[in-house]
Amino acid sequence: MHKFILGLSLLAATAVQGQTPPKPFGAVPAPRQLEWHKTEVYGLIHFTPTTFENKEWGYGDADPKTFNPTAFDAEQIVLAAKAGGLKGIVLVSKHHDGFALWPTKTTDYNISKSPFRDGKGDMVREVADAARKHGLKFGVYCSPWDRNNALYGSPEYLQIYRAQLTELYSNYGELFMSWHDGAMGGDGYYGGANEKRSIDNTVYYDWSNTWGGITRKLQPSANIFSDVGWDVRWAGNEDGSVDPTSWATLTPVPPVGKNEAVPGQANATENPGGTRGGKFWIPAECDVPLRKGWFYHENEKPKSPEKLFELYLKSVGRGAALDLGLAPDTRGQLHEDDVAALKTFGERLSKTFSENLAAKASIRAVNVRGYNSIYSAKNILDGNPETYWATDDDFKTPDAVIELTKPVTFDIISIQEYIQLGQRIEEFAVDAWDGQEWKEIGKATSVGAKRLIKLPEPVTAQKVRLRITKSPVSIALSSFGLYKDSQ
Ligand code: FUL
Repeated sequence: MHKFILGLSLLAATAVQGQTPPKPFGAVPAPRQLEWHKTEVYGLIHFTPTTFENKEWGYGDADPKTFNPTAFDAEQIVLAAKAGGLKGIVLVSKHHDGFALWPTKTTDYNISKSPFRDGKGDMVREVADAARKHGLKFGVYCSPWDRNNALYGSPEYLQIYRAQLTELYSNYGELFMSWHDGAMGGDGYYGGANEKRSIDNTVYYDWSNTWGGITRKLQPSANIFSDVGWDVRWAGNEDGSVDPTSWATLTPVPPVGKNEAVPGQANATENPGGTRGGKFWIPAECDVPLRKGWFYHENEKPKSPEKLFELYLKSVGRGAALDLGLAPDTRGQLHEDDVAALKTFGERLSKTFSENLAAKASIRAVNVRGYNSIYSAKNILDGNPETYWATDDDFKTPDAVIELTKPVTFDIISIQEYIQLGQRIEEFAVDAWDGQEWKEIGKATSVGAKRLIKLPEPVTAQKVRLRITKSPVSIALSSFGLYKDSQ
């Protein structure tokens, strides 16, 4: 009798849980970050007088007249990016050389002093328009370090930099990213001074007021990228990957001798892996140039489509994003080798991920939250990122068996958490039924927005089992997929 009553009350408790979604675990993404996660792969264009000098860092002394592309074509660049599967473009509107690609009122060192479009051009406008015309998001990178500006290093320069951001935020529509690096200064032209100017990058740019006072107000949907955030963190390298275990949460650790962690720390050791249970949702961006350098150099070649796919697995496939540097040549277009590499990479992405081989499977899970069909395990196969499979609070390591109508051959496993409820899962494994027994075919750690496992060999199976093997709380999983690499 007692057992019966206990059973009934457990059932009742479960049913009650089914009325409410699981409690979020730890830090969760803001709406702007959720949009950013969907972008996955985007590009970062570097094109300034530095291109014409064949350098990586312009000194700030190039004559604006050298900026003379013979056939600039924003659509050519954007369409090549689109063919590569890129969903956004960030334009370096001003690099360290200080040359502004828009007719800014803040400095004479800008595009209106160049022969481009007879001094009437605005490259920020052209790239923004081309991106939007072809369905890509648009963002800007305005370098805080300015090797041209005579006032760099003084408080007055900060006002100039802020006015530049204000112009960029006010005149080019909604931005998906505001990209910043924490450059510390160094030698430069500085209005003819030709000297070395160093600043303390943890205080000089006063990021909390620059971003809090300007970026957040004028562009609330722009994700602020810097070494430690606010919205997106640097992966800690320019190779295009994060650690195999990489958390989207981060508690920035103060640099030696400082009480507070602020942007500008540069090589924060926690960047490639994040912080498990970290205070803020600050996922990583893996920025890597398509070629060797960020600017175009004739003697360099683009990375192969195979390499790009490998980087995709090590960035997007680990819950981060891939930001590919695009370097137009002196014509103002992407070289045909770059166009070809992007196209082949993009075709591989779209062919590989166009069909989830598990989409029509049936699924049986050991537990569904409160027996409520809203949280059904079927949700992970429905292709809808807004639905998810959730378990009761005490079901932290559930299994689900996915059964297909016929055997399928796959070599990529994809799983995604419903990150609105935080990054919950720590480890999982996948088994295939070989007719006699379950064989583990893959396992991985941190999941978050997306986790891809590339199997060493294709596997053919009709029954697959997903096992969540470690999680501090119940799970909320939005997607499970089996794919066959088209290569
Ligand atoms: C770095 C810069 O110093 C490089 O020149 C490049 O712009 C890269 C994307 O960011 O911080």
